[in-house]
Amino acid sequence: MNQVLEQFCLEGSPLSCAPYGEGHINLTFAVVTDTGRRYILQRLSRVAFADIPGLMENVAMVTGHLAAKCSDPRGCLHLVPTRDNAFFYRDADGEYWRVYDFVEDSLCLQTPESPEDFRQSALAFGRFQHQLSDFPAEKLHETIPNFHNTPDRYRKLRLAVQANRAGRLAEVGPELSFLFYREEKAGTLQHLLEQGRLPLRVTHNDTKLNNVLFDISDRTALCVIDLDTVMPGLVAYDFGDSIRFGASTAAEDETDLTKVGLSLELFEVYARGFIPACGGLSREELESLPLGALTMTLENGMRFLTDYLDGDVYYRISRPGHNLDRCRAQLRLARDMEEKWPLMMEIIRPYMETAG
Ligand code: ADP
Ligand code: GN1
Ligand code: MG
Repeated sequence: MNQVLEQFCLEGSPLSCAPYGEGHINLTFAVVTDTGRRYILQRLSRVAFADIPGLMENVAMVTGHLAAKCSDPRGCLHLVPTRDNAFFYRDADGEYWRVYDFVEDSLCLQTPESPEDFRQSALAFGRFQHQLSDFPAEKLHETIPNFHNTPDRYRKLRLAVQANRAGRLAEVGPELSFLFYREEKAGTLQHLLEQGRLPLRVTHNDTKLNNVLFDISDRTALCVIDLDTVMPGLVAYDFGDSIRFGASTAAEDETDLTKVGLSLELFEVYARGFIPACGGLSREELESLPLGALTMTLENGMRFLTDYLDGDVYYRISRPGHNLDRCRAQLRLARDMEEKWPLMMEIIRPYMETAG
């Protein structure tokens, strides 16, 4: 690891470098140097990202744009350049590495410990979207093509079924039936987008609670992280993915499915923080938010199932069957969202009535 770290303009010499965090995609390490400075070192996933130089160009542009609007240096990510003044290093094996300043005195939550935690994350993701509303979207590379194109996710699931690469097809009949039964509904957002009925914005696209850092002293949300999927998208994706992860009554990989459901209290709290912080959402966009929650939940269920069928090549797993457990929890959550559909709409309706 020293050989990699030597490439970057760090303050001091590295003393330690240890695996860090709970991301499913990149390999993340916390680095401490002899001056006491800390950094985040990441090896980017070449399975997830086909064009890492393009991705890093996005990250450099977006962090630059946000830094110009942020008075607190801990309020956005800062890339550390290499000695050649690049933002990433490609090693002899073809692996890509980057370094960020460690956001000190911060907290990363896997689940909201109070409604206020969740409201804070809503403010952060809403502000994030607002701050990027004047970002030139055409400059962004599409880091994962068709990332939230749900019909295309169905196509990929069908390919995984046909290939049955890991020989696991016989185990997943009920999950496939559940998903294919909902195919039309799950494609609605994509169709509204294609028909020009919902506008593209610059969105984060991966708005899990653990992609926000909180200030350890007052527990306000400090910094939105994990910018690898910042691309043009729908506001419903960002709202929906936050609800999927943070407003669930159980963890993303809970195996006791009786514990999994949607907390309407947290749904309401998130809407109250996110909608005003985004600013300027149209009536149609507001109406699409509950559908965003359901679509992101089905889509993630489908993606975990696809990876399970493919032999766990995309998401990091920590036990056999982990991706299937994740899939089952998503499908249970989706079912609960369907049951609570009228109540979700009721929470959003007042915002629609006052929208321009
Ligand atoms: P992944 O794409 O694998 O999810 P992330 O970029 O989200 O990778 O990073 C994984 C985890 O590392 C985060 O959830 C967070 O706990 C921690 N992390 C990432 N960047 C920073 C940072 N700059 N300062 C402190 N912690 C960070
Ligand atoms: C991944 O990178 P991470 O762990 O924050 C994934 C998201 C999924 C999420 C499910 C680039 O997020 O799309 O919703 O796992 N990121 C990528 O937990 O695929
Ligand atoms: Mg992450």
